Amino acid sequence: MTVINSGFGGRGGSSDPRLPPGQTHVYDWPVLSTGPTPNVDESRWSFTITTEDQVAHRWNWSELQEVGVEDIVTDIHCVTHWSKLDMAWRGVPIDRLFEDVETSYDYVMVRSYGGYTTNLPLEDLLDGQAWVATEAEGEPLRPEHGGPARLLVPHLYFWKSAKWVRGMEMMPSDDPGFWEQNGYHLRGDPWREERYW
Ligand SMILES: Nc1nc2c(c(=O)[nH]1)N[C@H]1C(S)=C(S)[C@@H](COP(=O)(O)O)O[C@H]1N2
Ligand SMILES: [Mo]
Repeated sequence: MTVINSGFGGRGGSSDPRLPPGQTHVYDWPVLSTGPTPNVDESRWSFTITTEDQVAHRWNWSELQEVGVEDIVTDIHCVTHWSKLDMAWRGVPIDRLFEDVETSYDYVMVRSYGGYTTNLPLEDLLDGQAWVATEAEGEPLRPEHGGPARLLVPHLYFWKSAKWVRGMEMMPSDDPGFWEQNGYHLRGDPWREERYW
């Protein structure tokens, strides 16, 4: 049995040390999408990393599974102030996908089916910090949550975790993606409240 501690100061729900500043713990899982859910069948899904030399490293669905999945338990934080704690995820570490990638560029544009983009420094995707996730809470990722596969970068605000992910392109500079062009922070660290800029 879990006892929910109301914490000190009576600020109501924001006392959990796992909650970054300004976040509220939610138990449901909101859906936040800028457009319609694209219909991406596993049979036509693929993930491509493209380098400055126009070398394309590509995995189809079964090739991705062969790379090897990991189970992750982590918290996620949306810039619209909700956080969901202790989520169970399964996915392929981005580290594994970059093993044979040769690049001297430091930044990545992530691209999704449907046109969504988001930018990240490569160092935020490596060292066990990011995955191509295919399952959440013990089930295949539902289409509205990015199925068949989405990026999972839990240490940054959740808009960086691109749903329906289809690839990454190396970039020499930190060019803004979709939300970043619309006023969201270039990096989005929830512990520093990097929401907007
Ligand atoms: N392709 C795509 N990925 C996306 C989005 C989107 O609109 N399209 N929204 C982002 C935002 S702002 C958030 S908070 C999370 C929401 O994920 P969820 O709907 O699974 O909660 O997805 C992120 N990834
Ligand atoms: Mo969001």
